[in-house]
Amino acid sequence: MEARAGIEPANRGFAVPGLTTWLPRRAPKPLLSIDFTPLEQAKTYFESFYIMKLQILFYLFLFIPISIFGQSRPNVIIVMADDMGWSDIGCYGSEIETPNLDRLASNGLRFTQFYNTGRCCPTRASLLTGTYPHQAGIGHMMNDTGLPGYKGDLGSNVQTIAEVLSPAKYSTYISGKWHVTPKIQPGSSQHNWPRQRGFDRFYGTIHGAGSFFDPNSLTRDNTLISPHADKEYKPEVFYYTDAINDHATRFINEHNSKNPFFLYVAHTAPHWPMHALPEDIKKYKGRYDAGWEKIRKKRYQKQLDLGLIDPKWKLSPRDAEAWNDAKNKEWEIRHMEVYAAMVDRLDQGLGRIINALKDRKMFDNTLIIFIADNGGCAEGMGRKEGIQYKDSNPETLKPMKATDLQMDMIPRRTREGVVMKQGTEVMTGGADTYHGYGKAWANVSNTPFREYKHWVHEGGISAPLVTHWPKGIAPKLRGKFEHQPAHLIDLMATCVDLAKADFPEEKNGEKIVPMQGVSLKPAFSGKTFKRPNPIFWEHEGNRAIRIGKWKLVAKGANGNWELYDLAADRSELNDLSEKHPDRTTEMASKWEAWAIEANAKPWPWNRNKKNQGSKKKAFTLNTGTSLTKELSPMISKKPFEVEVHIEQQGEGVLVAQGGDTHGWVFLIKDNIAHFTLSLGGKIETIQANEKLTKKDNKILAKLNPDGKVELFAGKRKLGSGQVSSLVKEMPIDGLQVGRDEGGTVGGYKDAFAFDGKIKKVRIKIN
Ligand SMILES: [Ca+2]
Ligand SMILES: [Ca+2]
Repeated sequence: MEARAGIEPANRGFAVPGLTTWLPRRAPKPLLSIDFTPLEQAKTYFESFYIMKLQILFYLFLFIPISIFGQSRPNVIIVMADDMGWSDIGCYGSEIETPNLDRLASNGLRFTQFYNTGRCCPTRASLLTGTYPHQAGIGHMMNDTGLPGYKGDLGSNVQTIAEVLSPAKYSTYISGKWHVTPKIQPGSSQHNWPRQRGFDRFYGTIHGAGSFFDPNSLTRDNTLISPHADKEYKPEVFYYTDAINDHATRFINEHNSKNPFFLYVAHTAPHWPMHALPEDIKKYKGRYDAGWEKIRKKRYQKQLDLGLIDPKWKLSPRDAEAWNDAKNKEWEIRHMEVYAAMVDRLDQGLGRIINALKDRKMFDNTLIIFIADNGGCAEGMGRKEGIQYKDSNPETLKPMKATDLQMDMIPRRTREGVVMKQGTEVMTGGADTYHGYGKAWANVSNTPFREYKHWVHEGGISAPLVTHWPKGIAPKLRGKFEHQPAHLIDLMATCVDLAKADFPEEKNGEKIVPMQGVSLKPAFSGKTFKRPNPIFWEHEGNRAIRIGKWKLVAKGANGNWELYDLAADRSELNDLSEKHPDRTTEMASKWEAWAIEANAKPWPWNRNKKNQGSKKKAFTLNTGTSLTKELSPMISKKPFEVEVHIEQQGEGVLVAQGGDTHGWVFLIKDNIAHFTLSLGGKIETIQANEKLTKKDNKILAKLNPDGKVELFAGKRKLGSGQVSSLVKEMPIDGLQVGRDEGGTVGGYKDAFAFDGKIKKVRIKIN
């Protein structure tokens, strides 16, 4: 409430040690200091009058050229929500209260056809670099498939907006989620962390999701921190959305350069888990009792009333069970109440950002952009019947020390030591719960479109785009809609245009992928922007291309192309591919050409059987070995054994193949050998009953045809146990000796590199 009234202190939550450090710095420093002393010694009034005039002229002379370059260029703020559907904010049809966004919309310009890529990592890669995600090496998530478009780590052949704007004398700040590198663990390479990729200041998480009360991989600049032992930021209750907004506000308050700034505010709300503050949840109590069908219809009607959608666009059919048939109604309602509270809280903090801009008289010349990274998410999380504990032995869980780093995406316990719970018998919202809101509410989020996050039908890739810039958007356009299609790739081009920056052709001798988008600036004065190329999508084999009003779209690597006239049918209900075979063929061939040029192909999906791994039955590998999938042992549904010759004992991964869906890892922790399998995402571990001794220089793990795992040191048996199956599919990730790169198999984040010495690894496929 206070935030709305704008009376919260500007340094909310921040420690105030030496006063000047954290208090907003509002008085700009003088541009130049000039010594006029000899002149000022002149005695008569007449003389000093002239001197004064001279001084004014002198200052004006100095100031004018600076103002042309330094003062007129706008600040740019990009605020991004995570896993939020097209209709989830008030000015796009929602009942969720977002007064700050609605005000920006009614004084700014709303785009009705703005697109993202359909998922977190690729969207961030595309936004940051102005390229398609595959060109930046992040066609998918953070796993390295050995393919150029799917390296899972931001490439050195692309530049971030911060890297491009810094030489143009912009200060560059980021508050929030990064998610374009898998290197998270303390001590791992930080070459792709924000500070190394152009940003002057960073507060946020390197990883993509986590608890809002205790997020994993929380970092300030280059240091991993615990939110509960942070000397700089001590709110009464730590809540990540607030922390992101408070740090964004802080960066604005502490910006003390004559130059403008670029600020990227990357929220994790309302991505799962459904975590919100009690006062915000309370506000939405009862608002969703009517169930998903009615809310969806209401949103559709509001979109019509707002003039956001064309009446020709039908509401797509409900894609969930009927509300009447819903089994756990109260539990489902609670999810949407919490989700709404998360979006509401994001908007409240945006109010503080706006107030800081106003306080510093920066509001008029700041372009604020609000978007979402993908559509509402139908991927379930924690939605099984009953109650499931994240730790099999909750009684033994101890509170975490305030200084402990939280490195788990799903913490096993809260800081207080309360075990994390999931399932239908657990009401969501608190720090000890971890749920997603499910497909039916995601269907509401994406009103009126079809599909969700992951798909490249309109529900997966459509985002609101609210733009606000009093000095830059023509008054006649305020509160209006812009219907030209636009995409994330355009944000770099827009920033370069507004900052009058140079986009580099090469850096450190490496060719930089050119910007793929167009500046959106012409839209701010009601002009069309000329887009020379179609807009393209590829995500997990789902494909699309848009040219004018036509969109060709397909599901999965083998799905048929569907053709839609989006001017008449944005909900994609009437497939015209059979009616327009020539257009379909032409657009499909354009997509194929783009896919190859932009590294979307070769892709890791549905690769033919020939590429399922090496047929070799025996492997001898040295320390440091890294094999692509094609060269890795073909272990799908196969028993095998791994023998590791150790030169010097240590802790970490001895050898790993695969990632968090399919794979295996042989590792040592606390001197105990562990063999872990990822069986379709289910982690199963067999560990030794006894510790290794210094003399144990040869250890062996054997996976038998029946799923029995045996562990040996030399001839001595260390332990055995049963896993539920062999590895189900050939993992996409390759194999490494001494670490687990890309997606990780289990129990640890990042590579968990072995800190001893490995001499040799032998793998035998049985
Ligand atoms: Ca997302
Ligand atoms: Ca891996």
